[in-house]
Amino acid sequence: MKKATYLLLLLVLVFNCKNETSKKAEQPPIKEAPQNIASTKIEKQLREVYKSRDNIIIDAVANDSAWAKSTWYALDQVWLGDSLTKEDYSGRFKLSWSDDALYILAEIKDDTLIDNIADPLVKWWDDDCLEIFVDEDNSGGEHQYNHNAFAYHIALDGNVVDMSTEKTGKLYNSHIESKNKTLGNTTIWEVKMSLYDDSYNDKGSNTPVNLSVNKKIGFAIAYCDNDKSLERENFIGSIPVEGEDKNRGWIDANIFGTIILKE
Ligand SMILES: [Ca+2]
Ligand SMILES: [Ca+2]
Ligand SMILES: [Ca+2]
Ligand SMILES: [Ca+2]
Repeated sequence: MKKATYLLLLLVLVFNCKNETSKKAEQPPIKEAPQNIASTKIEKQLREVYKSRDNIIIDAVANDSAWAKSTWYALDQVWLGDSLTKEDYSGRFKLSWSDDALYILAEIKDDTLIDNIADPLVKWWDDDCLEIFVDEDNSGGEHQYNHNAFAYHIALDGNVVDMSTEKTGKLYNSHIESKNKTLGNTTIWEVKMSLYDDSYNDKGSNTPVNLSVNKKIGFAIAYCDNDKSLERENFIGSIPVEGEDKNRGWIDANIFGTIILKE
């Protein structure tokens, strides 16, 4: 082979390789579900959640009677990114329930709020967002592209996204009513969430589950903090995750805590 031809071939190869890399970088981080996800969940972080006597108004104002008697829980486990400063992020949350929904109040202190990506179905995890993980029957197990459990990302503009059974992001706005309000560096999120069981069909019509006393639900909550980077800088969750890879909530419902509904 002539030297010039060889060089040309080499150049083409290098160019193709580079192209491949940049193409890959634009894709969502699709990982195939690891085969070693246990089919039975070991219960951890069992917490009692009390029923609201009054209707909770979703207005990002925490003056509802249910919030006065609910406990604050820490949202402080770093799942992704470097260790945090208090100025960069701190967070906590409360829970309550009614016959038809689970309620979440989150107080997030974040120095910079960003909502840079206009399309809610593009890299929804790289804008600041609240993420709620819920496993209606507390079964645990794999849920990456099925509805054994949900991982709802709630954007600042209220859009709700999770992976569908088509292995792509999908809006689930009818499952969650939310409102957030920011004063200084503090954002209050108030959320009403309908629960669906694992028979949920992306192409069919679905009825939310009714909630009752002593029902156990798999639950975790997290915050994606980005201030100025192309990708989220931190991902902070409500439960410690064992092992090197702590970003497992969107695949493995075994890492969720368990809540039990009380009167
Ligand atoms: Ca309220
Ligand atoms: Ca921050
Ligand atoms: Ca389940
Ligand atoms: Ca931020």
